[in-house]
Parts: sequence; C-alpha cells; structure tokens
Amino acid sequence: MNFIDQFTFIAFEKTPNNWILHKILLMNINDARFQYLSYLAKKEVSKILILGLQASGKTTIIKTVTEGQTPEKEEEYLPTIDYERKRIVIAGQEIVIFDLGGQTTFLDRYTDGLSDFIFSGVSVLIFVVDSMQIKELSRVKHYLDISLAKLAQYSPTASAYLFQHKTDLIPEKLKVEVRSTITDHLLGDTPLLLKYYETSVFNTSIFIAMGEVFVEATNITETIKPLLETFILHNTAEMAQLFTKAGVPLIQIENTLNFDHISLAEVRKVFNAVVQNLANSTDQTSSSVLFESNNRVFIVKFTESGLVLFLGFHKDRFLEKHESVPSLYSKVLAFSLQLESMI
Ligand SMILES: Nc1nc2c(ncn2[C@@H]2O[C@H](COP(=O)(O)OP(=O)(O)OP(=O)(O)O)[C@@H](O)[C@H]2O)c(=O)[nH]1
Ligand SMILES: [Mg+2]
Repeated sequence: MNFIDQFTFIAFEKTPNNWILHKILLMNINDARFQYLSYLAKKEVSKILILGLQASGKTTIIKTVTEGQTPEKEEEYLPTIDYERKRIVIAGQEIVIFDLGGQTTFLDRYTDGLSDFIFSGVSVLIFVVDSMQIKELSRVKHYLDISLAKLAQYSPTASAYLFQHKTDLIPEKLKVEVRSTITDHLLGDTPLLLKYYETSVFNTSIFIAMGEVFVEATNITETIKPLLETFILHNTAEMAQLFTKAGVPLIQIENTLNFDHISLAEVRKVFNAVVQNLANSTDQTSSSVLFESNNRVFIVKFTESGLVLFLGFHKDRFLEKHESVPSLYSKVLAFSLQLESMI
C-alpha cells in the first residue's frame, strides 16, 4: 500500500458508517489518487488581477466576496494607493488577488513600465467598469484595450472578465440602454473573448460572478466536483452546493429535474442562521446543522478548510432506502472528511 492509499484509507477509517464509505472509497480510489496527485502537481499560486478606473468599486468587490458582508450604502471611498495584494485560500488553492489602484498615474504605470510584473502569471483578469460613468467610457476603453493586449502578451492562457458594476444605481427602465451603450463602446473590436457580468455588491450578482472567477482560478471542477456528483448519486440527494464560507457559490449540482432551486439569497440567509446557531452552541467544535422543510431535509457542513457543503434530500428517499436521518447525517459528515483529504 503506497502513501496515497494509506492516506485515503485512514481518512475513511475514522468515520462511523464505514461500509458505505468503503464502497465510495472503492469506487473512487483510482480517480481520487489520480486527482490528488494532479492536485499536488498544480499547486502553484493562482493570480487574479482586478483593475478599472478609480472608484469603479474594485476594493469593495474584493472585500464583499472575501468577507461575506454587504457594505454600507454610503460607504466612504478610500482610494487604493499603488496596489494591494489579498491572499485567500479556496479548497487548498492559494490565490493572490492584485487590486490595482485606479488613479491615472497608477494605471499608466501598471500598463506600461511595470506591465510585465503586473500581467505575468495571471490566471484571471477582471476589468471593472462603473455603470454610472458613461462619460468616462473612452478612458475605460483605452485602459481595457491596453490591459487585454498586455494579458495576451504575458499570460496568453488567462481568461478575462468585464464587470459592468454598480447596476443597483441604474433606474430599471434604463438598464437595457446602459448595457448596450457600454457594450457598444467597449466590445466592438475587442480581440479576446470577454465574459460579461452585470454586478452590484448590494445583491447576489457579485457573488455569482466571483464564483465563476474562483472556479477558474482553482481546479475544483476536476477534483471536488466528481466526488460530489458520485456522492449525491449514491445517496439520492437532490442537490449539492459548495460555497466559500463568505457565501460565494463554487459548485452546484442538481440530481433531479424538478428540484425547485434555492436562490443564493435564500442560501445566504441559511448561512447566517447556521453561523448564529454555531455561535450559540455550547460545543464550539460543531460545524454542521440539519434542518427540515415539509418535504426535504437539508444539511449544511462548514469544513475545516473554509468551504461550506450544502445538501438537500427529499424525505421520500428515507423510506425508500430504509435509512434514518441520523445515519445519513453521519454519512455527510464523513463525506466532508473525504473532501478535506483531497485538499
Ligand atoms: N451603489 C454602489 N456603490 C458601490 C458598489 N461597489 C462599490 N461602490 C462604492 O463605490 C465607491 C468606490 O469604491 P472602491 O471599491 O473604493 O473603488 P476602487 O475601484 O477600489 O477605487 P480605487 O482604489 O481608487 O481604484 C465606494 O464609495 C463604494 O461604496 C456597488 O455595487 N453599488
Ligand atoms: Mg481600491
């Protein structure tokens, strides 16, 4: 038995429901070993660049999605001087976010003299444009084009996103017009395929957009997602979702066509309730919660590495499978150990 076999085996031995878990283990061991090794090989730091004109909202975006707190409506604007590096870890992948100050002197320096340092080794670039600054669009276009050219030169495999930000400030009847004005100005002759998102820190749109970015900056689609799929299939779960603990959605799998999807806003309410529940619990080590609606049982588990696993099961499956809720609950907790062992 080599090290990886032992490693995986020990992770499973500790768990209470071992025969089911061994079954999962046997089904997955080859994949798991392969994925774990490929994970080790890929573990270099992933770099995300966020840039855009001054006050477009970059620092607020990073703060919101890493801390999970919506800012005050009239938050004071504190310009970023030079740039700030924010280090986060998602599913074991270290990510460094370079938040570049948007004042002209900084932007000129980053896109010119410092461009090889700034634009090298990037996995994702995010360009933020303030939806209310229509009159600045030619300056936006100038820096967007230079940035994309530098990205193509120094990080040709990187992907690029355009966030049309602060959409909460656009009156409803002008939304379509503002979007077409911005896209007409900015995207006409853009060489790279840009992924376009309308965002605001005052609703869940920024979490959804940054979820896409984080998934691209990690390799969880190859590592964790197949395990989640296998688990929900074998345990007839209706849905499985994985979030960062700040509530950024990373993976969502639905196993039934008629699952009435839970919105991210609802999930975030659940998170708050769970965090509150954990804070009030006497057992400080507990990190999971089970709750029921009329037809469903939901289990939320905060993992040690800062992920949140959220699973939904139809109540009929307990009768069909002759399984009790506590038994399923311990299976989920054991499964989260398996996920942790992959990280
Ligand atoms: N209405 C609204 N305001 C926002 C949003 N995001 C950020 N802001 C506000 O925009 C202002 C500027 O935000 P920052 O995040 O500091 O802007 P920045 O792009 O980092 O600015 P520099 O560091 O100077 O480049 C602040 O007052 C924020 O509260 C949003 O989605 N909606
Ligand atoms: Mg800033």
